[in-house]
Amino acid sequence: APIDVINVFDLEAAAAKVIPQGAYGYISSGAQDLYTIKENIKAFNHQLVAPRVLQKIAFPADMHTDFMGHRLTSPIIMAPVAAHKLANTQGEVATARGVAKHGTIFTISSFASETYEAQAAERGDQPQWFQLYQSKDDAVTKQMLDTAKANGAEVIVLTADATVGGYREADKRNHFTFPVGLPIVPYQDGQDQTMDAVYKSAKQALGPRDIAFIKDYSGLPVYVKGVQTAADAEIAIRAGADGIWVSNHGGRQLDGGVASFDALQVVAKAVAKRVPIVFDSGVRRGMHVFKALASGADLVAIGRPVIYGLALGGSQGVEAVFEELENELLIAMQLTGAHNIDEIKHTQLIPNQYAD
Ligand code: HOC
Repeated sequence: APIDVINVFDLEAAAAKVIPQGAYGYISSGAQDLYTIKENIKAFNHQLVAPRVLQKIAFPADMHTDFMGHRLTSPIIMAPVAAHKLANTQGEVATARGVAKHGTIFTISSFASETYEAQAAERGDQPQWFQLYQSKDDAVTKQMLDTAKANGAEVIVLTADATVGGYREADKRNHFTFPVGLPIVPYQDGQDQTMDAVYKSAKQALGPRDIAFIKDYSGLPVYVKGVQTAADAEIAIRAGADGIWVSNHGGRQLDGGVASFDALQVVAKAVAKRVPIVFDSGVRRGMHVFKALASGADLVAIGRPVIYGLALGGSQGVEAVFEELENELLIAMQLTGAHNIDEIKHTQLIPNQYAD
């Protein structure tokens, strides 16, 4: 029977029916016992909003977001996700088109299933960022940064929480690997592109020097992604990071790690507005976006929901996901008394003593 898709949870159920089993397992699942992936969503209930109701807001509020000289439709941006063609043969080109049409940031993955150039060609007037898995081989890292820079990347997002692949049992059960013939750029041209080979190309021993190296070489702002503690935020900022991206990789890496929203509470305090904060992992509702902003995030990134939209509706499906979350965000803004995104940041959050 057809499923009525009225929210992101429904969308995931519908996408599960059209994406091949192995690919769906890879996209949707998390590490080991799936504790952290589930906590990522539950943790949004650890903080409750104290709504203001006499703020004279004429619906809808203003969710435009000014960031690095761009006026974005909202603070919701596209997170880096590997191999979009696993979900839809139109792949990253359709995602990039939908995201740009919607008026927000698209983050290109190091493990994309489409060339950098083809993705960049879809950006229109919208910013694109490049997510880097630093290679063991500096020459490869430099070549990736050169390509990103030549194609207009405005920020390099250095992923720090995935120096080995998480232990993902869905992939083991499904014997899943990136399909032969699906080029994982830059590992195309006949090179070994099994998941193991692709993952093993990433540098393991990441530290502050890598941040400085990437910043110096690229001349672009560097955001460090996967930060979950105050201590690492401090190390990253001291090494020259221009932004902190709070994330636990959507629960795909360390099972038993802290929920990303809980980490945000701690990291935002430590960062104390010295650099912008991007947040991801577990965002399925406009209210999740709202709470992340109220907790100190400047931008909120979504990954899996967009891939499900891509699977079901190509670039229009991508746009629909942003529209749905933004509709929910606008209702939350109205009902909490926030005229604009800046006011969300001053909303009072109350720790939920009843949360399980
Ligand atoms: C170097 C290991 O982002 C995913 C991708 C790849 C993560 C593992 C990288 O599947 O979450």
